[in-house]
Amino acid sequence: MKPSKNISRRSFVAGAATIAGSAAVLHKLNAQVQKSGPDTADSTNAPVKTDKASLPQNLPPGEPGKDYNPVITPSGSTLPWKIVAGVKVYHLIAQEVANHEFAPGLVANCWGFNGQVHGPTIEAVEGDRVRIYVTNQLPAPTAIHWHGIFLPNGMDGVSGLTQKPIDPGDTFKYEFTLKQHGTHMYHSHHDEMTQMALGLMGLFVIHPRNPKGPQPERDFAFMLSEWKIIPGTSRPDPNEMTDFNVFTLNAKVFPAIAPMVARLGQHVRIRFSNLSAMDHHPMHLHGVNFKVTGTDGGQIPESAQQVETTVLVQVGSTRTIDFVADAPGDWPLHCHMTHHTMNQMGHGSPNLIGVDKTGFDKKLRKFIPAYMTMGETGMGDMGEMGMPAPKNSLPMVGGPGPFDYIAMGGMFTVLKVREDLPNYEDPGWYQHPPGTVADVASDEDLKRDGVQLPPSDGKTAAAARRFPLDPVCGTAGSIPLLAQRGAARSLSR
Ligand SMILES: [Cu+2]
Repeated sequence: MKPSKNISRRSFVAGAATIAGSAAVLHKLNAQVQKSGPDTADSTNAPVKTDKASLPQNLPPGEPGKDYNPVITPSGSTLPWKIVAGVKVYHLIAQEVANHEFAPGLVANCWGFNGQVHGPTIEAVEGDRVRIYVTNQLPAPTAIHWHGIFLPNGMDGVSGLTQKPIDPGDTFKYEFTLKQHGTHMYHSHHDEMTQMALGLMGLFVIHPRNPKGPQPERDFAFMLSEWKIIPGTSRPDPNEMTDFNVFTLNAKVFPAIAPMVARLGQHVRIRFSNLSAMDHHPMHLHGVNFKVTGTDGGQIPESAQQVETTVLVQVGSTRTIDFVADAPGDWPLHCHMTHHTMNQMGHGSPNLIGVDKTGFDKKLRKFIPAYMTMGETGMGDMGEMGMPAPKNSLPMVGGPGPFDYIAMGGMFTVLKVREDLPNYEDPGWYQHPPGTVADVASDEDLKRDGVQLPPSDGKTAAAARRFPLDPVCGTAGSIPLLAQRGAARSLSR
């Protein structure tokens, strides 16, 4: 039975119901209308209708290794649980975490759970009954919301609306049955701006009970977030609205984020969740294409799964991607917003691009003998050169790589795909087969291919990058710091 296009679904269903005079018939017809296919205007606009009563009810606790392949939270952990009379029991302790290290050189006093920033990943299986205790050791009230999860309204964790705030010292109990699977989150829903800016969040991964189709052999999960930490200070500033300067994957910045390691040919899943205050993150993976298979709203139907190499993870959402790791190598995974792959000191520097520094450097060397201005061709060398920086701060860019310094920091890590792996420990840098690495073209190459070079000014890139031994480098903005360091050096010589 198919409604004609000129009868609205509502009038059609209502009319049919009157004739049949039965709620059961109404239900059946409704189902037929829902199924009537994309050729009716009504059905294309039909909202997602999840019949929650038909979702899995309490099932025996799902077991790792049997019901699912556990998720890996790089640089993070999974929250342990115990089973009490068929219920998975978890305990989160919201607390201040002193000296959380974002990368060597930058620590801050943040808020997290169970001694970690962010909190450990909660992992469970569709049909599990879960009981989650939340103890508040913070100096302020809090409440924990289970983002995207179907649950009774009073378990939703919204302070003031669905529950009393959890006062400092109190322990609340949340209990519900997981009726879905997917990548979800938990986070504070009390004084959200402050508490999330300080780190009160984590991942909540629910595996399918009876998975259909291929399941991932490597399953990684990342929480994306952003912070304002003024160099030299010890706490993130929750009042910042636009000018963030630390961008993290699982509350770490490159080079401190553990790489993802996979064997050639494995089915890999990466789950992204974003609880940044203000920024969406287009996450880009090199070397493969992937399908976006899920959101925090659930699994995406196969016919709607887009093939991508970048997925936009907007604030307050999750995106799950699946792919086959079919190319060996070290492949970057990073946010494609360029300021989000810079560390803290990339901010607020004067623009020195194109500045002729020769006279300036000469004058300044009278006071700071090894002084050298940097930044006139960009910031790529800033981290490597060890530009002076305030205490407790990170340079602009990343860390050492196999060929040179890697000029990316922040939301950047590496997927390491290898043919032979004894285990999933970091295998080190990729050893490229001979002849497969881009390098300086030989005269022979240029001649053979008739490549005409523009006239040279005699400078080579190598010469431009030749620094004085033990230089003291700076930008105009860093001269007060340089002066201290230079003076100290002059005295020590
Ligand atoms: Cu970003």
